[in-house]
Parts: sequence; C-alpha cells; structure tokens
Amino acid sequence: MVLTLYKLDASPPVRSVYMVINAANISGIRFVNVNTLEGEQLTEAYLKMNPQHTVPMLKDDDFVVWDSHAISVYLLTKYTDDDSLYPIEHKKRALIDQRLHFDSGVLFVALRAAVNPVLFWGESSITPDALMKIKTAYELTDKFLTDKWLVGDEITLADICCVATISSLNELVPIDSNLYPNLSQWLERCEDEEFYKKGNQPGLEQFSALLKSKLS
Ligand SMILES: N[C@@H](CCC(=O)N[C@@H](CS)C(=O)NCC(=O)O)C(=O)O
Repeated sequence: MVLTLYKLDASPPVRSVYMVINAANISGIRFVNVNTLEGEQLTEAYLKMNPQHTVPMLKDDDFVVWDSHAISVYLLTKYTDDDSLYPIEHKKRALIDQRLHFDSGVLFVALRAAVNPVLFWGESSITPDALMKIKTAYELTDKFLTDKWLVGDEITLADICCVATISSLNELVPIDSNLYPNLSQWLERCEDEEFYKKGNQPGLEQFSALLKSKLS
C-alpha cells in the first residue's frame, strides 16, 4: 500500500487529518505539499484526481478521496482497530456525523467567509457578514457542549474536526469566555491534548501569521 496525503500545513481541514493521524497512531503516510495559495491545486494532474481542487486529498494506491471528514473516517475505519474516535454504536456515530456535517456546513463556512476576502480579494478586515456567521458558529457550538466533549464524555472525531476550524476562528475573533464558557473551556481541553500540540499547533501558527500579516 502507498498512502499519500496532499496537504498544506496551514489549512484547517488538513490539520484535522494530521490530528487524526497523530491521535490514532497511523504510520507510513507520505506527504506531498500543495500550495493552494499559489494555485498549485489547479494543475492538470491534480484536477484529474480531484476536480474540486481542494486539500486535503488522500491517495491509497489508485483510490482517491478528498474532504477531511471523509479522509478521517476512511483512515480510522481502514487503518485502525480501535473505534474509540469513531464508535460503531449507532447513536454515538450519528451524533458524531452530525457534528462533522456541522463543521462542514456551519463552522467552515464561517471561516471561509472571514478568510477568503482577506487572503484573495484584498480586504483588510473581516466583513460584518462573516462576523455574524462566526458569532452563530460560537453560539451553537457552546450549546452543543453540554458534556465534556462534543459527543459525551470521551473525545471523538467530532472534537478533532471541529477544533481545527474553531481554533482557526479563534485566531480571527477570540472566543469570549463570558459569552461562550463551554466553548472556551472545551478549546482549552483540546489544546492540552498531545495530538493537538503535534497536529494542529504548528499549522495554526502559520495560518495565524499569514492572516494577521494581511489584516489591519
Ligand atoms: N470541506 C473540505 C474543505 C477543503 C477546502 O476548502 N480546502 C481549502 C484549503 S483550507 C482548499 O483546498 N482551497 C483551494 C481551492 O478551493 O481551490 C474539507 O474538509 O476538506
């Protein structure tokens, strides 16, 4: 088997796959840098594999899959025997899946609305629309956090995927612990995890420096 992850370290969804690889101890992956800031995802060869031209993308021999959530589930279900991050129990798995879709459909949408105008369209501040989306994202996540982690009292894939996005949002609009106490305590718990320190922190610092160099 040859497993290759196409990646950009600063990318939040790439960082979620890094955290999964770290948390689940998956080894033997080859990493290929694709600088999406320079348009390297738009080559003919890359588009042939992934017409949606995104990172992360995983190639397992001749099988290709993209989207961080799909990649993480594939890695966890194919390359580990331990189901603790993505339990097979139906209700737990359903709640984890709901949080993964929430990450794609609400959290990442808020992040993209904040970041794209700054990185690609010359804006020097976050638009009011993006700020509203971030506020909604924080409010909802704070409400989901009735337990220690996003799904019950054990850490799962839901926490890993959501924290990649939320830690990035936090760099742009710091989470107010008075308004969102559950969310701010959860983020601190995530930051203490070894997989976060190894898989998220370095790329998050790159992401933050890049954005802050463009924000006034
Ligand atoms: N929902 C996707 C989002 C992937 C995504 O939008 N990645 C960005 C980098 S953060 C990208 O590749 N952008 C380049 C492009 O869209 O051309 C995932 O979770 O993987």
